[in-house]
Amino acid sequence: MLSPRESRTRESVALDGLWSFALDTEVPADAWMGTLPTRRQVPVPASYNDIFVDPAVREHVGIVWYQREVRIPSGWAGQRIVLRVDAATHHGSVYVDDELVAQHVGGYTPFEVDLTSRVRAGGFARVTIAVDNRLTWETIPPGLVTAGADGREKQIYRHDFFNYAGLPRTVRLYATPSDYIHDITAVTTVSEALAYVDVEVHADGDDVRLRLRDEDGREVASAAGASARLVVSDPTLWQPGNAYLYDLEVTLGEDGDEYHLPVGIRTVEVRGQEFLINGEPFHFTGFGKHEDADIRGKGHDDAIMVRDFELLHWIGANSFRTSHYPYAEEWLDYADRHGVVVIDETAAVGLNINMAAGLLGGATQPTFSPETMGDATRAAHAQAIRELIARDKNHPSVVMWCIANEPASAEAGSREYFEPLVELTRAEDPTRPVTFANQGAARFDNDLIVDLFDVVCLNRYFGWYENTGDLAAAEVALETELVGWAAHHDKPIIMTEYGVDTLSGLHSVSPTPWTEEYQVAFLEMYHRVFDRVPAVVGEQIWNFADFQTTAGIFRVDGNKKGVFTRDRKPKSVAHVLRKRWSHR
Ligand code: GCB
Repeated sequence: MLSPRESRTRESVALDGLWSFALDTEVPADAWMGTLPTRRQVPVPASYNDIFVDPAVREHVGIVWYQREVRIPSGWAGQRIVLRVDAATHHGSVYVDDELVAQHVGGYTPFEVDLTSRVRAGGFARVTIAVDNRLTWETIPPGLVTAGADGREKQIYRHDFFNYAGLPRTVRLYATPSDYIHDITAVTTVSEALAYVDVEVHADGDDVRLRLRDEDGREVASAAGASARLVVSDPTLWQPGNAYLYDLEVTLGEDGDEYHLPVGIRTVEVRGQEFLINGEPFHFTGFGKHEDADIRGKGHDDAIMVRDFELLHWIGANSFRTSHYPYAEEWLDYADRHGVVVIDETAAVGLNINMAAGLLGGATQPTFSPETMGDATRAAHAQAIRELIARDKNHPSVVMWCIANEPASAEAGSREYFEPLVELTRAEDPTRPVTFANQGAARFDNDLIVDLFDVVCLNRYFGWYENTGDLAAAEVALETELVGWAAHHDKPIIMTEYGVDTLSGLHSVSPTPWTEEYQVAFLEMYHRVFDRVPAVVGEQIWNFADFQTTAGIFRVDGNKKGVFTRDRKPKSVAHVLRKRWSHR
């Protein structure tokens, strides 16, 4: 799915700004049929939850309505006109005037609808979007809606971040010629002094022309046809920390549709216990992150994004994981341009019922069964994988797909659940390694799925959830486990989560849990162990910054495992990490 970039033949208009807003309980069920009877206005992009002071909005379970009048540019007569929603979390229904025109499930990937026959250039249209935040066993991520004792619906979920909802990313209109370029896939390989860019174009008509230009605008290769190979001699590679992007111009005929795709020439390969980028062993440093900030929730904000990249650079991080869902595409565009390496994750988080059995009154249930995570969950999961790869396949920054976070991979049924999903991922993209983030209860001797994947990604909390406060015992446990994984699997290991809740400003002479000193001692201990186990090729700390979660007795205004506070102030450990990572 092409990102809507502007070109000689393509224009786009952002519909960001204030939209009318109402809860489903406040308006008629067919609220799209006229002007939304509300005085509330909500910003787009933003999660709606933390905007209003009314707790009924923050905790709402169900549908909310967004509406605005849209003017169609008069110059778009004769063009194909498309409405694109970058994310409706988790289920979006789009109405134009009185008609339902699109529906989409999956809160972190975009969807589009062709409005050419429904709107008139120069005219107005009433656009209404109903967004439903409910999660069930049939959605990714999964969840459960129950009725509380007071009769209100209550949303239960097993992931540790607040269920922010609404329209957190851009909504826009764009126009293309009526014969247009539907999709492009560019795959790069390198052989000594030559690089190959294999391009597949899906378009109306077969008069497809390709031109590749370097960063100085010089043409370095050209070809014709919907399926073609461009050969680049003496290529400048896209390198971690040193990005280089070619411009692939695709046109239909002499003056038909034109699209420009940034192309980074680089290779990715897993060999034995090494992860290679451009044939060189790569060591991941960085974080699991979240899209999370005060007031905006998961609303995309360029200011916060650029600040986060600045902090990643300052601290010496070369990578991050899009835990636990695909991020706004702006993140990947920026990572492409600045040489930051990304592990790109689906929203399949919380496929692990028993880890959080307490939430269901302590009862245990099988995670994988027709009544829980069954065929419908897997179908939604497969769709989430397809949509992630369709959107992100051309980003050089993305070096690996992570198809789930902490599933119950030691439980019966996990292999049957995951085997077809791994096959699907490889079929959708044969060029990138595939992984999942493994949870501590599934160890090297009882995990049932890890051999299906290319890289062992481990989330471990020795010294926090286990051996709390006892870093000497935690060090032994951590090393035993890592050495065990390395002995059982000839695969590289990335520690994709390790960290401790740390209250910024809390200090003690000796390192005790929750203090800044403990966070320093904990991470130093992990790093000592990593340096003793050669199979460890990556260290991504949990988490980049403190973030909001659902209320609970384990969380005080959210999860505090950030190396930065929620407003991006460094905790003491940030300076320690900066020393380690800046000298690698
Ligand atoms: C995990 C999860 C992550 C949590 C983290 C924690 O293993 O993957 O989503 O936030 O632990 O802090 O407990």
